[in-house]
Amino acid sequence: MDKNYSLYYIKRNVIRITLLIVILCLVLGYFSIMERTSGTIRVVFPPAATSSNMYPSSKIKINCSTWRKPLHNVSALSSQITLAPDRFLYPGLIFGPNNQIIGLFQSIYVAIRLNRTLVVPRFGTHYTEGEIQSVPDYQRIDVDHLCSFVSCISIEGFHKKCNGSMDVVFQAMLSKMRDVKKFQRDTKMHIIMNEEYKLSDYFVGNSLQSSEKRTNKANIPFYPCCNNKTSFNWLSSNQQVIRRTFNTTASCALFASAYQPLTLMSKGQIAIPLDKNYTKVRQIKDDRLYMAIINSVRRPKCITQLADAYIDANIGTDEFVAVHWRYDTDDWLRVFRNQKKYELCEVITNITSEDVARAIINNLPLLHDKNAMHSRNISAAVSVYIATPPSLKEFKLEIFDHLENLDSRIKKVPLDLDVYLSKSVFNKCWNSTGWVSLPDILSLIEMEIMRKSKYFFYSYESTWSDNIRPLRWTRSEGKIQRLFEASILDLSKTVMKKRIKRNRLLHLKK
Ligand SMILES: Nc1nc2c(ncn2[C@@H]2O[C@H](COP(=O)(O)OP(=O)(O)OP(=O)(O)O)[C@@H](O)[C@H]2O)c(=O)[nH]1
Ligand SMILES: [Mg+2]
Repeated sequence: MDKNYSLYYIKRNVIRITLLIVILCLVLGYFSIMERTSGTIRVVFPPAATSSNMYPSSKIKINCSTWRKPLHNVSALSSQITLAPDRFLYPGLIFGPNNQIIGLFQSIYVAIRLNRTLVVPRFGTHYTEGEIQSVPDYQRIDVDHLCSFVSCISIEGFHKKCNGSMDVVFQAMLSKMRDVKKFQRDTKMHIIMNEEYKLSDYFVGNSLQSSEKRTNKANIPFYPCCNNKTSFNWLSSNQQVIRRTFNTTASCALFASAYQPLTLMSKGQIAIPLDKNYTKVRQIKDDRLYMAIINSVRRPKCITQLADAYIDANIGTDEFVAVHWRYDTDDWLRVFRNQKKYELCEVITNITSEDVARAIINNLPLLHDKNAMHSRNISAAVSVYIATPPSLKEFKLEIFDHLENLDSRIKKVPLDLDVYLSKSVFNKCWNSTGWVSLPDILSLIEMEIMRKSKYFFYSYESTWSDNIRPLRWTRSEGKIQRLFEASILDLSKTVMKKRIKRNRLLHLKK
């Protein structure tokens, strides 16, 4: 009986304890559901970053929508300069990516002076990437920014308005048939040259050539297009000259091989927008208009956003030094040797990475001005970012080694841009939105980094550098001030010459 009673007792207690546990679990479960649904969610931190998945984060908001082609119709945007809506100019761009940007500046100028709506063109990859691929407008420039400056139309709109064909060709320079075919492919349009509108009479070899020598009735100095000696800078910026040169009522024009026909150039200038209350575009001085045009051509918003994020996460301030060293063997030196600029090429091949490092240190005002170092509170480190074509990566690393050895205050930006990009959450944006070229993305971001830097050592004879320089200015106390810039080639050349002289003297002494 006793035994039975104790068994009964044990069973009862086990049931009680089990019930208690079940009730406890139910109560805890209830509270946890309440906590989740009541809006007081506890932030769960991701596992601590290991060295393999760690990359510095930035406060800049990330949004893939900026990488997609904008859906709106560009011709519906209201622009500062309004042009005739029934006559068009398509910029037929040639050469490398930054040469294409110069061709775009010149095309915008001609479109404005001819009062023709600008067709936003397609671009192309650089030949060093392999077969040239067509690049959509939004992957090279900020289309909205351009079209808020000047009346634009998309290629699709142009195609529609012109019934699929262009009826006149304005030659900027001798055009290769290969390029003309690309313009036709890019626009999906063919070129009709009616007798009346024909500026180019025949194809010679693989070139489109002007047969007739136009005369200069107004006595303003200009030369007819495509005289072999004057393929560049042959067209005066004077409005009457431009209108007389391309005098036609044909609506749908191709500006073929628009690289550098105009005498106008951006060198040494500062790009500033037009005043909001300007009156007549015809009254704007040529130089002034050209500077506003340069200001209207910017890199895509997603690119500037990524440059900002990179600077924010890896440098943390705009007080940094940026260097562009453009002089690679497979492209720059090859092109300049072809142009017989042997002396310049010789200088470049004699410059060592140590010469470049010494040139930067000798000429960086910040390092030689103790007050400046102190007041800017950067006495501990000066961040340096070096941009080069991808093939010069080793040379770039050597420059950094010398910089850090020569002056302990100099610091390389810790994470390389390509590594940052490969780990960036942005990565999925360009992959999912079909961007054509990753080298293009890198190059565009590096251009933005140069633009944002406080101190810029640029490359002489590089349109990559030239296209940044006019955009580097600030307004301080109502005055426009150019930010620091210096030619890294000239400075390195001086160091190199001194080194060679010193070595010669040492050799003689021995
Ligand atoms: N990432 C990166 N790429 C560069 C740099 N400089 C040149 N490139 C690349 O080199 C190629 C030439 O580019 P661009 O300089 O724009 O070409 P370009 O229009 O012929 O201009 P220049 O030759 O500089 O007068 C492109 O593939 C660029 O991506 C650089 O500093 N960084
Ligand atoms: Mg080039």
